[in-house]
Amino acid sequence: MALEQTFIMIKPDGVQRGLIGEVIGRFEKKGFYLKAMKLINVEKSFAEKHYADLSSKPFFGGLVEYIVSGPVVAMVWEGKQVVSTGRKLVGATNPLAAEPGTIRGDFAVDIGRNVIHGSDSVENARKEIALWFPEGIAEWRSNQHPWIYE
Ligand code: RTP
Repeated sequence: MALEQTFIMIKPDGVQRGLIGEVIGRFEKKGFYLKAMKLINVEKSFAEKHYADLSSKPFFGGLVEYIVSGPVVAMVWEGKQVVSTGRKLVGATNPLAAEPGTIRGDFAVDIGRNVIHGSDSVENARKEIALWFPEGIAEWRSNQHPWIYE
């Protein structure tokens, strides 16, 4: 069975609020595999590239400022339908509309401080992983867990 990969980023507010372990725990406990991770500060031009599709939006400037305001945790997670299921774990963009039980529903209030990013399609996941991990990803687990995957 081919497993998908997705790009997940804990945004600066999630890092500053001590939510790194919480986010990682939720993805791990679901049964997804952490394939790559780094804590980094990104340049303005890099944040603009990541959010290029939103460049015409009125909130674009504020969004880029927010992403460069502190370190972020960039991760690649792997698993069955991890892109769409990862978005469910993340919750709706506006945290006040996000269901309790989701990361944004449990830990955030403002749309501009919504803790986490998750790729919204397999194609965008591929692009975002290539952007954030140009060095590539080391293969460290070749066998799927027999108690998680049939
Ligand atoms: P993300 O890309 O961060 O996972 O978020 P998303 O797909 O749920 O939402 P998207 O529409 O791609 O927006 C990206 C991020 O921009 C900020 N935003 N602010 N002020 C506003 O109206 C507004 N709308 C979006 C949020 O931080 C959102 O996650």
